[in-house]
Amino acid sequence: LAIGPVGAPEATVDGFVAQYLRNLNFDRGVTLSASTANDRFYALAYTVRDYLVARWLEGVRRYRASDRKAVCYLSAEYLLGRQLDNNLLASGLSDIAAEALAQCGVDIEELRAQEVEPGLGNGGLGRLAACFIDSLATMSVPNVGYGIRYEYGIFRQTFEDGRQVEQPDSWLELGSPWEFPHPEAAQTISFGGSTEKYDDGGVTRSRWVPAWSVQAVPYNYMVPGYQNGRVNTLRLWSSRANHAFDLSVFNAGDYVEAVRAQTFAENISKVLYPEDSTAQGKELRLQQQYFFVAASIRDFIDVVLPEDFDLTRLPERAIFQLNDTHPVIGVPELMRILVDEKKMEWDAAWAVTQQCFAYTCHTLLPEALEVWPIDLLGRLLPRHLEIIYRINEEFLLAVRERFGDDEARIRDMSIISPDGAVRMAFLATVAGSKVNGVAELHSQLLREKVLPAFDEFFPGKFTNVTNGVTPRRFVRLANPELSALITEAIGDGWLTDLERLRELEPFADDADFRTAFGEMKAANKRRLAATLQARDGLTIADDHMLDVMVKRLHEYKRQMLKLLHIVTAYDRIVSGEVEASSVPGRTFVFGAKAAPGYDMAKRIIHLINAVGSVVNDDPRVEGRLKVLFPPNYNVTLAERIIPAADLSEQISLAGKEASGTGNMKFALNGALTVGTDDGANVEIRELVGDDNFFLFGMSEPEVEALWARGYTPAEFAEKDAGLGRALDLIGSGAFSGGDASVFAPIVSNLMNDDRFMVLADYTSYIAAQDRVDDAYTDTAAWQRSAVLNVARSGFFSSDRSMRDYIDRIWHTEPLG
Ligand code: 26W
Repeated sequence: LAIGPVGAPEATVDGFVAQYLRNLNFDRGVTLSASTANDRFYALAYTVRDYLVARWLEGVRRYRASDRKAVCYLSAEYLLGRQLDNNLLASGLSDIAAEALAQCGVDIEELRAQEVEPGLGNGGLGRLAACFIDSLATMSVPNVGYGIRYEYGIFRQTFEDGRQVEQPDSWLELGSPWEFPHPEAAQTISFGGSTEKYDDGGVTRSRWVPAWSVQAVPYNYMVPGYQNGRVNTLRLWSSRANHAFDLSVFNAGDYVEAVRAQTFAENISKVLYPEDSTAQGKELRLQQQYFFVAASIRDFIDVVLPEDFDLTRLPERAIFQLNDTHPVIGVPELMRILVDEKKMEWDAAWAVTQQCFAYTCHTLLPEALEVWPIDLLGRLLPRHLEIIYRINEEFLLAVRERFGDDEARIRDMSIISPDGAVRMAFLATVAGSKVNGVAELHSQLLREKVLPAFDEFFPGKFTNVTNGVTPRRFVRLANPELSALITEAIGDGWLTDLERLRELEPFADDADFRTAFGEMKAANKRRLAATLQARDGLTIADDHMLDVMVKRLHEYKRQMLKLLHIVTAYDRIVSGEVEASSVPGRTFVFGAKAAPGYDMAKRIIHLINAVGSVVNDDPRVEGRLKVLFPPNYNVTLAERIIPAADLSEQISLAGKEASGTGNMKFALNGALTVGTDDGANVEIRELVGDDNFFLFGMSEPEVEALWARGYTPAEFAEKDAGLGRALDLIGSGAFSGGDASVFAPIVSNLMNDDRFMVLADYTSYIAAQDRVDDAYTDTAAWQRSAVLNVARSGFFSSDRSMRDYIDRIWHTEPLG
């Protein structure tokens, strides 16, 4: 009897057809003629799955038989995007599947459209995690991605009268064909209660006596490498009520009320928090964090590692990478397991823990740094709080040994803040073997501005790994025309060795290649136009430059600066300063969700829509300027927008955007960047060259100097007449039917506060945009720059990021 994996179906059109029809019949219980589009999509997904499963199971078996170290990526977010095309590409089945479905008379486009993307992340951090696990699989590095299977992902955005309205994202309504649930393998995750000391054969030990618990049910997802036969695992946890749920804890006596309280357990993985830059200190969020991290660590120790594994050797087998501070509660959890459960000495356990964790910081905004009030943490995880106190005590003792009783320093470095909260970034830094930022500038600012005392105390701990993006999804799948052009020019191999794009450089001076490149952009614009027409009834003029700003709505990213440019361009026409007919046609595309509780961000969304309605409908503009804001920007829409873009807007205030990853996707798809010297823009500009990048605005040191001198935004509005007029137009109600009160708060915020120095960078930004207009009129020169952007952006592959993590942090090896 075969006990290994059953072989995959035959990789031929006939084999695919047979398996497809079998799945329709046996898994969906329908015939082809009676099937719905959802049935047909499911059967297709199952068929692709069937080809991957044997490799997956074989890979798991081989990993277990080896003694390799695995990367356990701990992330509260994975913004995966649709899986169908990615899995077809990875398994090399794209053509076979297309042919097989055609033979069955099934429209594959219709099936593609059926798939709902799992939006289990907010933005950059979650999408980065998805790129990283793609690269690890492609590089055959053993990896388990651990996270949360939110029942509701990032909200669906709609607009009502131009205002953002949030709808629940019920992505699981029709189920998901890609997941493998394992309720039988559920873990028990405990909360609350108290701690106690007990006598353990003469040794006094501590233990946790929790008050309540829930079940963590694993759902496995395949993460296939690109055509390398390797499939890793993404394991997302879903919360369930316990069988032995202690009803009395919630409600003594009232049975019905108590059973109802079981839904409490299901709440933990119910919904993704939609704030992506302000830590709110919500208890449920801490529950989510502990829930998935405790389940993941236990899973790796109890399920993945062999039975009775000697945990002093855990660092040889596992590195837990902390994707920001969200999983940092894993540090005291591992200590608790080692000390309380495995009865290891504190020092030995601490040595193991320190080697097993590494921490990536993704922000510089102080309001995004997580802190948990000690009363909340102590109520939910009392033993963990004790362990954190002890870690802090020993750490501060070491600080005193080194620097003497420098109380100011001690206060500044204490994991427990003076106002009684646990500073999670400090805990991660003390515990982690390495701490990294996500772009050169960010890592430098992290060391110099955010954690300088820690950098001094832990020499060599801080490092940089510049972010990257997967070229499989963001070039090959999103831009098949460009991919074909590249392969035609330099052969294949570049998709897994992206530096080879350098070989394209000579083609920048090849007129035929540039023409083909221009045709590729035009085709992508038409494809985007068709998508936006069908999705939102929007139109794009063929001859317009596409100027794109897509990212979360945040004041630091400065969508307002983009808007001031649009209002200025509009004002120049309607005031008669320029002839409409002389203005180069531009379509401005926005995509942005605002955190539901972030009032200013929502007001800016309203203003973008309001400016759009006025500008788009004003006959004096003669259609030269258009503003499009398709709602619900997500990975699926990004894959359409980015390949069509001519101009990429990366205009954050210098020193605020940790890295950015959209900036990389645009450059790789041949858009030119207008950007500040911020995040990874710095590295993009260095690589593509000053001539192929529109730099503007203050540098980070200049920003600091202006703050130090004293920043008075109103002065900038007085100095630049164009800026004054743009602000007047917005503030006077020109975009709100004469009602000045609607957008006055935005204007007064800019005039009086302007934390992100929009007004200070306005003049320089407008000048850069005038240079853009000029440059775009020279088609050959523009396309030359665009080709050079592609050729010189190979560095931004997430494969390179993974190599850097491996060399600088993980020291793992691929499983041959
Ligand atoms: C606790 C609230 C909260 C939630 C999420 C605070 C901060 C976050 C994330 C760290 C925000 C985030 O997504 N940061 C982005 O990470 C990307 C990947 O490294 C970077 O490219 C972006 O510059 C950074 O804003």
